[in-house]
Amino acid sequence: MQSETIKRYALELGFTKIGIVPVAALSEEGRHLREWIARGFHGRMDYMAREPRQRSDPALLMPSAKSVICVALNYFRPEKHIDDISTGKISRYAWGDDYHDVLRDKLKTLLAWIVDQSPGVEGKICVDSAPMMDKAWAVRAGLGWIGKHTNLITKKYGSWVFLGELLVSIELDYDDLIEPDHCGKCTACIDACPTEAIIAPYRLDATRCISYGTIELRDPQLPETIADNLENWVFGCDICQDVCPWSRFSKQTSEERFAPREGLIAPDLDDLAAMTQEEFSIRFRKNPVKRTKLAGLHRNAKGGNEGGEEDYETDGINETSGKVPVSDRMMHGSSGTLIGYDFPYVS
Ligand code: B12
Ligand code: SF4
Ligand code: SF4
Repeated sequence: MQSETIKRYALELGFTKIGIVPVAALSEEGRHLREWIARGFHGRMDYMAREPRQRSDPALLMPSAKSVICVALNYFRPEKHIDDISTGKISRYAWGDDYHDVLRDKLKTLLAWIVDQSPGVEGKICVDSAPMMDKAWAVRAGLGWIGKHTNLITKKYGSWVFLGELLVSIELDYDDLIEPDHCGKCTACIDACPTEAIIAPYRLDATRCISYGTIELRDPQLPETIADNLENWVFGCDICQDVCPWSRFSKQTSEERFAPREGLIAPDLDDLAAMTQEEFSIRFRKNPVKRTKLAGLHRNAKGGNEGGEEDYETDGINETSGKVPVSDRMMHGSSGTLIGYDFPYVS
């Protein structure tokens, strides 16, 4: 099986960029990860601290893995956020369908196709659901560079790309061209971040980040640094990417499933604050916003202060426990084994 054939098929499936590299332990990146955890920058994202060694060494995740097929999928949409005191802002990545589903579907098709061509191949799909360092692998595969805001930037599409990997048990031809860092002297993202979460170039203290607060944190009240600078973000934050000069190269995604759902670009804050569980479940079905749960959305829509204990004690525990039904994790193909995903992480 040849890398070129795999790449051609991956592009046919709609992936924007693809690179293939050999499996190896990420030593320097792993060191950065461990330091990041040691400094408590992961906050309450316990799943980030759980398996740092496994996260930086795919051989521990899938012993038979020989190659990492790295993919990027453009999700940029040209619609703009609105600055209005009565409406909230939802990060661009969450306007359409959940990217985990979109990438997983495409990677499943790609894996099934590879198994069909080369019976017996084992594979594992990773869409930030498995403990992998997506950005570090994308860099190795030459898809782009990690910008000072800590997101991967591609020269042709900016940073509005989702990342995923397919681990496979066969050796392939590998890419060895790395995209150099094109940030230069620019500090636009660091200067624009309202909470000073980018504490130094390429280093993010997640506990100060609006994205972490509005998506990951299960407290009835957001920390003061975040609440005081919320600027009406109710789910995620795009500021550091919006100001990045490389965002000028963004192009509209051709993936229909990322088209904004009705009412998600500028949702009315009062409506969100008064939303019932039933409305929430219907509106955010198969959409990333479901991760913050109704209680989180209420809190965010009220400027970061829910003022009550509404459901927070139990919210999210299952989602970050790393457990999904076994039936979702393992899929056995007739001519090879397709190993699915495990940790249901949603950024
Ligand atoms: C945890 C997490 C978060 C956390 C922490 C973010 C972070 N920067 O780590 C929070 C909740 C804040 C978050 C927010 C967002 N996330 Co997020 N998140 C992740 C996740 C699960 C892990 C990232 C990770 O490993 N962090 C650990 C730290 C150590 O890594 P790092 O900051 O990337 O550090 C690297 C470099 O910066 C550098 N480095 C670190 N320390 C140091 C020190 C020195 C001295 C030097 C030189 C370098 C250096 O080396 C590290 C290793 O390569 C990934 C999915 C995955 N499985 O990889 C998605 C992921 C990174 N998120 C993603 C997205 C889209 C977002 C948001 C844009 C969503 C939004 N709009 O709100 C924001 C962006 C905020 C930001 N400025 O980063 C995408 C990014 C796609 C891309 N183009 O890069 C990913 C890859 C998911 C995906 N599969 O597509 N996320
Ligand atoms: S996502 Fe928002 S809060 Fe987080 S680092 Fe970027 S600008 Fe700062
Ligand atoms: S805003 Fe400037 S420093 Fe930040 S990631 Fe973009 S190019 Fe790099």
